[in-house]
Amino acid sequence: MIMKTKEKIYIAGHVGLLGSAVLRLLKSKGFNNLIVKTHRQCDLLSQRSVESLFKKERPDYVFLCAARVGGIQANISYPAELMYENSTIQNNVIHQSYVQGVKKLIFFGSSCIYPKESPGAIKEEDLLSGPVEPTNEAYAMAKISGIKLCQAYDAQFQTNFITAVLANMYGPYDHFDIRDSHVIPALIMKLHKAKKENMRSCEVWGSGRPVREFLYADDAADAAFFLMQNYDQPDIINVGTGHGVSVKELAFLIKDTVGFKGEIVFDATKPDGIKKKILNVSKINGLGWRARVHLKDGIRRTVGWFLKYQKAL
Ligand code: GFB
Repeated sequence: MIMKTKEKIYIAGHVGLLGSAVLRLLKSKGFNNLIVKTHRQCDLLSQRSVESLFKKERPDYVFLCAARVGGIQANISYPAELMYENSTIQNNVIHQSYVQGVKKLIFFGSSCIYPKESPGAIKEEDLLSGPVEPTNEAYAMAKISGIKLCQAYDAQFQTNFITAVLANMYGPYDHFDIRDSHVIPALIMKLHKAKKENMRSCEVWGSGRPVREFLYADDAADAAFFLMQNYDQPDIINVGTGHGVSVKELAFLIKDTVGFKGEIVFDATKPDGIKKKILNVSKINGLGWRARVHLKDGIRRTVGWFLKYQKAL
C-alpha cells in the first residue's frame, strides 16, 4: 500500500520522541494533509474524545506513536500507570481506526516485550517464548496486548494494522529526567551537570555491563515510513541497528561528547535490568531498509539539541 501526499494521515503523539520525528519526516516528503492534536484537543485516554476525533477527521492512515514511556526506574515506580495508559490509548486508537475504516495503521512495540533470556539477537518469532524482564513487565504486557489487538482486527476484519518492534530509542525531543527517563537522556543530563559543577565524579546506575541497542528517532521514523509503504503483514517486524553497546561504553561516549573530565562511578545498588537486548533485524534489512545514524553521531546530535533546549525542559 502506498500513501499519497494528499491523503489524510493522523500522527497520534506528535510531540513525543517518535511522533515528532515522524512529523518532520512526513513534512519533508511533501505530505501536507497531516492531523496532529494536542492533549487538550484530544485526550487519547478518553474513548469519547478519540471517537469524536476519528468521526470528524476520518484519517486514511494512522501512525500510533502515542505512548506513556520511561526508563528502568519509571517502569519499576509506575507499573499501573504504564499498563493502564498504554492499553487504553492503543485500544481507543486501534478500535476507532477499525470503526472509521482507516486504510492502514502502524503500531509500535519495544524490544522489552521479548523474553529476558535471549541467547543471541532477538528474532520476531521469540515473542512469548519465555518470561519478560520483571522491571518492565507491566509496560511489556500492554505493548504485547496492542500487538495482539492489531493482529486480531487484521484476522477478523481484514484491516491492515502492522506493528514495528523498536530497539531503545533516543534523540531530540526525548524526555529528559534524572530519575525517570531512559539511560541516554539521563546520562546526558547527569554528565552535563557534573561538568558544569566541576564535580569529581558522576554516578551511572548498575554494573555497566548490560548491553543495549540504540536506535536514533529519525531512523525509527524512516523505518516506520518505509513499512507503511512496503509492508502489509500482521506479523511483527523488528527495527534496530543490530548492534549493541555496553552501558559502560555508552557512558564513556556521552562523557566525551559532553566534555566531562571527572570519573565515572558505577552504583551497583541500582538495577541493571535485562542483561542484553539486541534485535535481529535481518527481516527488515531483507526488505531493503537499514538504520543510518551511527551511535556516536546520534549522541552528538542529541547532546547538541539538549544544550540548545535544556532551559525549556
Ligand atoms: O534506558 P533504561 O532505563 O532502559 O536503562 P532498559 C538501560 C540501562 O542503563 C540499565 C542503565 O542497565 C540501567 O541500569 N543506566 C545507567 C541507567 N545509568 C542510568 C541512568 O541514569 N538512568 C537510566 N534510566 N538507566 C527500558 C524499559 O529498559 O527499555 C522500558 O524499562 C522500555 O520499558 C525501554 O521498553 C526501551 O533498556 O533497561
